[in-house]
Amino acid sequence: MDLLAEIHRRRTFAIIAHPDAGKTTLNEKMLLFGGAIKTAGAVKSHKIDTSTKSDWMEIEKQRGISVATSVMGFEYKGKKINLLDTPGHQDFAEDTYRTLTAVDSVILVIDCVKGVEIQTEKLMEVCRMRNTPVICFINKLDREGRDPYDLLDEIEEKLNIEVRPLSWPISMGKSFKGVYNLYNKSLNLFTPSQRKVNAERVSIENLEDEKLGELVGINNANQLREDVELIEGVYPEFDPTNYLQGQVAPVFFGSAVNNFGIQELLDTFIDIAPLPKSREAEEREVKPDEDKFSGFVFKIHANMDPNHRNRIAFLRICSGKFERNKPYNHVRGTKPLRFSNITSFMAQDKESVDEAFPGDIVGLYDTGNLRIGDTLTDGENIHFKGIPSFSPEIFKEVINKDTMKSKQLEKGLKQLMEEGVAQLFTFDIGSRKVIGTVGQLQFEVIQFRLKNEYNATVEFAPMNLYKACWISSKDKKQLDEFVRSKNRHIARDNKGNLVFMAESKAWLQMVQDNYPEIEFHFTSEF
Ligand SMILES: Nc1nc2c(ncn2[C@@H]2O[C@H](COP(=O)(O)OP(=O)(O)OP(=O)(O)O)[C@@H](O)[C@H]2O)c(=O)[nH]1
Ligand SMILES: [Mg+2]
Repeated sequence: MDLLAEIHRRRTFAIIAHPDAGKTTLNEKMLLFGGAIKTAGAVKSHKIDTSTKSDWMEIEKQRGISVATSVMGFEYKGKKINLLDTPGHQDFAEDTYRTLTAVDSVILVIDCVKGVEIQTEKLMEVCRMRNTPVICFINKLDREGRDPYDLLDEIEEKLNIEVRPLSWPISMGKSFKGVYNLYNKSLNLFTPSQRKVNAERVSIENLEDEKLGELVGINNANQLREDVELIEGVYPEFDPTNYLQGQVAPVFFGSAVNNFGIQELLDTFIDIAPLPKSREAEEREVKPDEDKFSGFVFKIHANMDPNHRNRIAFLRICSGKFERNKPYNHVRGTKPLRFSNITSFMAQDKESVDEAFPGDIVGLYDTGNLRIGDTLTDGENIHFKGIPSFSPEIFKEVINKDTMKSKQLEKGLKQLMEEGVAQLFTFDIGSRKVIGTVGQLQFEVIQFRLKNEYNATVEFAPMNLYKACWISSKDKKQLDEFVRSKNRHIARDNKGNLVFMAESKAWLQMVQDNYPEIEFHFTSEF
């Protein structure tokens, strides 16, 4: 009973979008409305010196972009909300994709000037595959953006989902007057403010009311009446079941930086967003209300707190109750694990808790036992599905610029690779170290973090490599023979697995043809 009540209280979701759409800003404003923080440090327009609560890493502050997912919990109207802010940049997409495995729904942010952008399309594809419920928030209405009807059409077309507006903007840009809430039929007037939470709210039962004209001007009032009539005529009544099945996305309009449209979004979200859902494991489906605990690690972050230098594993609880100091089955490992400290991320503060419930995301201090994708359970051996792994695209050799700090470099590289920041390959001959990433920016993050967190100075030298292929064979002799004859191109990943470093596509093809006994894999999970 206890467990059921806790499950019913929880809502776990991610904010996703193309870079710069305003995710971190929205995240922060939700915390502000949720009462979790007192004042908002507005994200500066030139993206320098940002001090939003969720972008805590130094590099994020300097550049104003999110490079990793952050987790934040807060209480709102009796609900426990777990909110994950994801990075938009494609170079960090791996982190975002993993985060999508740990949430039950998403809020998708769209910039009203730019419309649906490429990264948004990619993220939505992943959501559509799993029928994740989606709410759209069309942001930056304080700017001269595109026509709202056009935006809605574009969402339907490019994102392959039906939409249903639940709020509607009254003009935009300089003449932006506010949003009419179609869900509860009230009017929210706009006063640009980055710090003020209480927007003026007027209840308008009947749009024919003359008060409307007095408030927003006769022309705007007439336009709104026309728009609302059109919307109610064109779009079917909003049905939360269709939203929960991932068929219809309710749409809200607003301006995150100006605290505008957030309240509608948050209040409706609380009303309609899904409870913690069942999760697919290879063995069976796991329901949240099972008595026995289960959960999986979707993210690891070293040195989150510069004062403590701890490594934290982020665990999504899928079923049952997770308790402090209780031994749990570490499905991939050999011995049970117990955790004397369970961290819950409430706004900026971390606090220790004794127990956590399905939907929750907690941090576990880890000394190197846990890996991304690991499952913890109350006994059963299950493996949760869907944690993606990527094939590196860009390769660079690590050049140590301070040989006195080789130990620190070793340690830093090891820990960052365990976080899944990138992949490290060490050549058998000459022990040259090569890092493979999916994007250029990851090198900057690695360089910065090695310096900041491990005091190791590195540079990266470009390498002409086409692909890293994990190799295996049923025939051990053939494999040994292959490794011997290609020894200049053989490396190990950080778990010691054999990798063949192919310089070009044509050459790889030739080698594959010449060695039919050898299997070539393009991700480490095979
Ligand atoms: N004009 C206007 N600017 C906004 C609004 N909301 C956010 N911004 C600005 O848009 C920029 C990007 O905001 P962020 O919240 O950092 O964007 P993000 O989506 O988290 O970006 P990444 O994490 O790097 O993908 C910042 O300069 C914000 O101040 C808005 O409603 N109106
Ligand atoms: Mg961000």
